[in-house]
Amino acid sequence: MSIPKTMRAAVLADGEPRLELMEIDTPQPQAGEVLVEVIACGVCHTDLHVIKGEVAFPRPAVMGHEISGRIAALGEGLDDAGLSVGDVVVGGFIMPCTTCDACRRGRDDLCANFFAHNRLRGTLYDGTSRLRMPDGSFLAMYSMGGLAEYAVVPASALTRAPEGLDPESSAILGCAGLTAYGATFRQGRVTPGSSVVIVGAGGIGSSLIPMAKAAGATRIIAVDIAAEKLENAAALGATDTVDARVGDPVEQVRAISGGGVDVAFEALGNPVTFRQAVGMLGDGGRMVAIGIAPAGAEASIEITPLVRRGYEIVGSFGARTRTDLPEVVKLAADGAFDVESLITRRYTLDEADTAYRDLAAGTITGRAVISMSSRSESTR
Ligand code: CXF
Ligand code: ZN
Repeated sequence: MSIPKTMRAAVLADGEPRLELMEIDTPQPQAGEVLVEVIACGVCHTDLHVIKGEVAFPRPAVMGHEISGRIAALGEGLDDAGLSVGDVVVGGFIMPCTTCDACRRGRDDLCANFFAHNRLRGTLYDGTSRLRMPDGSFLAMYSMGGLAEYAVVPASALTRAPEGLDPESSAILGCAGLTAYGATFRQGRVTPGSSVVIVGAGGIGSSLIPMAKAAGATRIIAVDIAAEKLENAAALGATDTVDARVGDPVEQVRAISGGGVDVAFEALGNPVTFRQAVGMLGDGGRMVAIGIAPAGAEASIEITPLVRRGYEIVGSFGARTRTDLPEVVKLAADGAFDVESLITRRYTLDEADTAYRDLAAGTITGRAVISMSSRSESTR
């Protein structure tokens, strides 16, 4: 496989909330890293927060943090990693350093180096980026910088995708899939027969529906204020939908579930829905907070019901990439987590800026993916 000297990348330039297509040098993997020829990259709200300047991140930067691709080259030291050139892989957005205390405990979701180096500075763990601007200056990577034709990814963040899984659609396993898995199976500990509510049925919220089903939840209630999102949730397998604009959503969920649910997921990061999600719990229930809020946002919770009814409130960010991404891929391959039904829109790399504008305008109901091949048909 010949690797071109330069590649196209969607760059978030200084100042403007806009992605600009640029020709930049193809990055090179260092020890423990893999060069992936990107097949597709998912369109996630977290990128949008950075694009809009709501979350601080260095610029210029290449966004994009859930990818599928084909291995183009391996850095040194990966002889026993079980990866070969040509393999189709999925990249998780949390790229564990493998050496910090959290990684040593298997808590990839808490990797200290990922947050300190990648999320704050846009680099890998040697403090440098693999990307550079055409003039040779610094270009930050948001996770692996997946909105480009090639991306360097630490091998720890990659899982092989079996044949039979569509290589383009499986991109959404790296953030939407991983986040839904962590929230459902790890922090939410959803068990067969449980009842769950999902507050916010957007990209991540809708991914929680098949995941909760895979965990054996028998009652899955979706709450939103957008009719299309509720319709989509029902099509994905929600047993009940609640339009939060009509009546009190807490009362409606308590009535449907016969006194409150076992697990409530809050996917919006909003103080009002955070409080509502706790109010939807039955005795001994667990509220799993997934939505990121603007810095400083606070939610108030009534103390006595929390104590008296034994509620739990837990945060959930992604999952344990090395152990959980292979499980997510298995669920997708078995059809339990059907990526095709979650993807509602497709774009090409040339349309990356449009994709994020559509996401900002709220016109993407489920998950969208951007294909790096300009041959792929666009919106469906
Ligand atoms: C996100 C996933 C969706 C909820 C907020 C955190 N993580 C990465 O994009
Ligand atoms: Zn994401």
